[in-house]
Amino acid sequence: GVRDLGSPVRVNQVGYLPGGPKRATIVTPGTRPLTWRLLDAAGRAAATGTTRVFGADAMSGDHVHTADFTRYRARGTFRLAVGEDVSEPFEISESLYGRLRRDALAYFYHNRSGIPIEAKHVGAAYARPAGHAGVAPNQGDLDVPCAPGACDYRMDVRGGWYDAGDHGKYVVNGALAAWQLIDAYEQAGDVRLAIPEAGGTMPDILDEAKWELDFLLRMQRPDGMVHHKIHDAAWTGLPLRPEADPQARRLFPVSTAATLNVAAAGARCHRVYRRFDRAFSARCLEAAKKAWAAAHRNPALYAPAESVGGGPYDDTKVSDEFSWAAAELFAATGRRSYLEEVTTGLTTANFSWKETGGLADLALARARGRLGPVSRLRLAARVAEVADAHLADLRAQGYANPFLPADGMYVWGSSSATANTALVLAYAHELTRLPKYREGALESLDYLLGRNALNQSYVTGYGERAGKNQHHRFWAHQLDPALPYPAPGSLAGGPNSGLQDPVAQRNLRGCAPAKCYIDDIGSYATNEVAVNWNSALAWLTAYADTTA
Ligand code: 9MR
Repeated sequence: GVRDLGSPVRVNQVGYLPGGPKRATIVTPGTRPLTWRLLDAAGRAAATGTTRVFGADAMSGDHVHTADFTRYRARGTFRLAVGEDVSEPFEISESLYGRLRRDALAYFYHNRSGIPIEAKHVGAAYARPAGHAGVAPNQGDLDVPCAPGACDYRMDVRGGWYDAGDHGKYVVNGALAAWQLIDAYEQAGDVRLAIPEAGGTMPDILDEAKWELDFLLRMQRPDGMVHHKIHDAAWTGLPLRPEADPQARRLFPVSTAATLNVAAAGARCHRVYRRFDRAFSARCLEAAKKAWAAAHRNPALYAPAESVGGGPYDDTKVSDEFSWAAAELFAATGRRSYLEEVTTGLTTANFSWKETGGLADLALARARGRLGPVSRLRLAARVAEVADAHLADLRAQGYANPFLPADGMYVWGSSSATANTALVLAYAHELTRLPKYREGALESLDYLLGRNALNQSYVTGYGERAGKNQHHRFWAHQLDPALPYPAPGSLAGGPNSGLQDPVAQRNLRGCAPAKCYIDDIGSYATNEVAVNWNSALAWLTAYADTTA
């Protein structure tokens, strides 16, 4: 049937920062400007103006106008009206993103493996016993054998975070997520979290990232190589509480990509944790160096595209992982020999768990004090050039999204592509101080929080029309009312042209790329959650919370 998309006036349903951009998109066939009215809580017009006729938005097929009320800065609750049509409500406030920033980080505690999730931190509905801690019916992650033929030993690979809706733990995107939390700390500082380790001298966000780093280090063999992943021997169904998973757990072969991810994340860990825990920081550097050497001895061990019981995270090009690891090792140690192995930088293709080349520039940006003045200028110019292309892409779209895929296809996890593109804009702002980049980063949040073709907030609990049925084995209220909805602050994968699951195939056939999304627990290709997506949200909201 036809979907009810609510009001044609599309806004950031959370709101706008007083000192930030304030724009909306209106779906309307008209080719003449219309009057918009910013309505306050009493329904009075606090400001008015006229729309700009944008025309056809390529990724959605919608004919749209845009409205700009950036100049209005008074605090309060508002709606935007165009003719008879009124948007969802939103705030104008400087404290918009504080709670979302913390909730986006709370996602990681919720999804920890091997530790009870306690009611005193998350509330009774979200509390659960430790998963995969070796208590029946779990077979546990304390003594995991290899998949047949992969190796003849067993390893203790307890802990870490569950990847997503499944109970797998995968090194490549797990390392990216841990890296991104550490980078969020470097960007925006700490924030108080409800986790067992809260308080003390270690920043809470680094405590959370350490939960994953400890797991990543366990995945490393004595020879330095790192196992690619550990997950169930066969796919489990939904719903399934983590502690109730009866499947055998399997360790999959080591890979060059996983090994280099540990080199990169380990080097970053060394540099950032040094001030708080010297012993742990030293362990991280040792693991990173061992991984770096091992990857050079085994430069082409690729994870296959095999996905029995867990995701593949397959990758057959690792020059980008070598380059990222080299950049992080240079940032951590200052040794020029590493710098010589940095062969990649940011491009408009940006970064992901699979394409890590752009992360080399981000590592160098954090260690720009180690660069000479010319290299530093070149780095800033490179980041700014890529950011300018993203800004152009944002402006070329009626629903201002900095992510515009070159092939016109929205990818699996497109929400994280949007957030990570916004991150690059934020970096450009840091490096150049040009306000247009900060504006672009903030405007990207509008897209994720409702200013889009589906009038959809992709973040649970944030916005009147927020998704609430993300694909998750424990947050499965849609399937079992005794289980909770996804915790607030969880980012859905978002529109995905690939339609790789049956629910998407049944409901979304023929969709325009930006409309290939359904808020149904069965749609893992459009509506799953994942650690490397929530880390992108956590980064961006931390930035937004501290840039006011
Ligand atoms: O995020 C991953 C995406 O880039 C891939 O295209 C997709 C298919 O291989 O897998 C995604 O990752 C999923 C993983 O394979 C299994 N756990 C859930 C992840 C998020 O959907």
